[in-house]
Amino acid sequence: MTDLITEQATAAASGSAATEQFRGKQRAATADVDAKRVDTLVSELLAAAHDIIRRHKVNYAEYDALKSWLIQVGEDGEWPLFLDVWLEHAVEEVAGETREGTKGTIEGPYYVAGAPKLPAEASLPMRADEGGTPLLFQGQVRSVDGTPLAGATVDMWQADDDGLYSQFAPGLSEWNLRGTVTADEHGNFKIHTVQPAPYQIPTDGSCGRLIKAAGWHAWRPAHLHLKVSAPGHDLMTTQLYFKGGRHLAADVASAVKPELILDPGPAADGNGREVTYDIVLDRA
Ligand code: MBD
Ligand code: FE
Repeated sequence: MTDLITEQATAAASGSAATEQFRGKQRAATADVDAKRVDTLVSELLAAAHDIIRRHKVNYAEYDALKSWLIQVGEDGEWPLFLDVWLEHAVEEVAGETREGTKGTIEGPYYVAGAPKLPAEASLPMRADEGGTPLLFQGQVRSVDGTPLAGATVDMWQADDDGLYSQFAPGLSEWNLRGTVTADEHGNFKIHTVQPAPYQIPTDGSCGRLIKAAGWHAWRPAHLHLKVSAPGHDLMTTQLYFKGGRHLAADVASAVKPELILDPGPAADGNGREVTYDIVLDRA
């Protein structure tokens, strides 16, 4: 999988890497939806499509354009990208309805389990000449009642200063800007990284074609991805954004929430920026 994308930076290469990644994960393998539920959901989805076709008098040229585009999404491996950009936010909204701790948001297509394990204060794996403003991201993991969660896990992944994710773009080492940090006995963590750049949906694949055809824009604001967990608590998947960053008000993936916007200040050591963001987990 990694070999595939060391060759070319194409939508199809990152798409097929994301497809392979999804096939390997637990949630994909365990889906077993009750027949009545499938009947309800698929019937309503199809009825909504029929209604759109009738109201807008969709013609055969448009029907065939849709058909060929859908076929191409599969060939590009871009179903994970398409679904996570345009549908996942609604699923996450439902899933997070009753949570009380730190707001979650979508996972997206580029998480890889098993990143290098790191101590409570650590640098994410990065190149010696990694671009981007140095960023110290620190905080404390607590339970909803305020108890610090000793040994909580902060699994973090992010794009680099070119907006690229390791394992989904060529030329980056396997775990670049990915790490699994274990918080200390007070639930504290201190992660040295770099400021990510905004992410652009690949322009040469099916999702890019759709964006162009519809006159939309292809951007997500710069973000850090996190999965935070601790014994007896729900796993929390979220993203953190940057105050004043581009595309914050118009995320193509509709995944920004005001509570998730960081406002880093100058770093105490004079090297780049730093920000403190505490994370609260719901009890399981
Ligand atoms: C990303 O980096 C991302 O986080 C999401 C949700 C979709 C596409 C690319
Ligand atoms: Fe992302």
